[in-house]
Amino acid sequence: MKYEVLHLLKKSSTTFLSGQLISEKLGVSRTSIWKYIKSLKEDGYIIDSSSKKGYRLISSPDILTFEEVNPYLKTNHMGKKILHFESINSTNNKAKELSEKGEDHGTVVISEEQVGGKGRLGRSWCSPKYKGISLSIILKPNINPMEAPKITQIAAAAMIESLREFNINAKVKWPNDIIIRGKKVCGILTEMSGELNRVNYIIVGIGINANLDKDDFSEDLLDRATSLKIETNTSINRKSLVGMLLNKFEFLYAEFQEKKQIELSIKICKNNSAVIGKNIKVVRNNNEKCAKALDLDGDGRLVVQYKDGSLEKLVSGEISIRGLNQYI
Ligand code: BT5
Repeated sequence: MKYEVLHLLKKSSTTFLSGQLISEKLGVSRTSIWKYIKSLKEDGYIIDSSSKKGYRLISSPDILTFEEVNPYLKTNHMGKKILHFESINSTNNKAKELSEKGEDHGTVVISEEQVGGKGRLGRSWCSPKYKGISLSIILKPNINPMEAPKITQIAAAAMIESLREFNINAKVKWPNDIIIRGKKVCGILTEMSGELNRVNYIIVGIGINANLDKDDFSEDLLDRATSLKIETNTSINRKSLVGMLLNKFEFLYAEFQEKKQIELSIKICKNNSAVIGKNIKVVRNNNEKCAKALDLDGDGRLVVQYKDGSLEKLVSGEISIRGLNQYI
């Protein structure tokens, strides 16, 4: 009901709405309306209240609730339900827990802060409160588990395309990093639950350094991490970016769902690759091997050539890529 009050206030943001009118429209008492308004104010909404005229919404807080992101959504499934948290251990963990309990395909978990944000292989992900974007999308595709890594490429492509809408040129550092000027601005963590030939669910977790300042990063991250704000010198509208990302993701995911192919996503990842054509180090179980990155195949595998001329198609998962002397 609180959000229905908010919805009415948003619809008539230029004029006051009387408590009487709201209570008639929603069929609840004026005292209840007053309580909802109070609660909205506690959430950060600035609402002008006048005993004579009623209520008027002045401004909304910078939070990533469904009510705030929905105006930017053009999707049928992705983000049509958003579960929003102020603070959480990891949105991926929460999304897994919810999936186990039957949460639907397309539901998105967003948290303003993660206290146990995860990267791949047990690494951690830094997500300070209200600064970044930490979200996880629940997917329930009817696919073979071998296909799951493709979803990371879809998410990477969606991210590149979304940033382009904000005039930001970013690149994909295969398989799961989005970088700007050689520094990481976004990481993707795709996790799956399934059996030998069946997927129960897939969680695609995306962490974006939206409005982090330099002092939000620890000393050791500073030389390889950056944020959209640091790179563009302006704060980004997080709600709009989340909406854009879910729109692009749904569009690119449709190709996968319908044709089991990700041609469009591969094209985007290839055209915006930070590694193709470069000499790199392939890092696997703490072993490093020098190679040249040649191509991305139709399944999202990175084709590399080693010094002895042999070729390998790398599947994401246990592998990381490094530049010869630096992060990339
Ligand atoms: C990733 O792993 O890049 C995947 C990150 C996924 C984060 C999202 S947030 C929403 C969802 N919920 C979660 O719990 N996770 C997902 P990886 O390639 O392993 O990179 C991890 C490494 O990136 C760390 O070891 C650090 O070196 C570095 N790192 C940590 N936080 C960072 C940040 N905010 N920006 C840039 N680099 C960071």
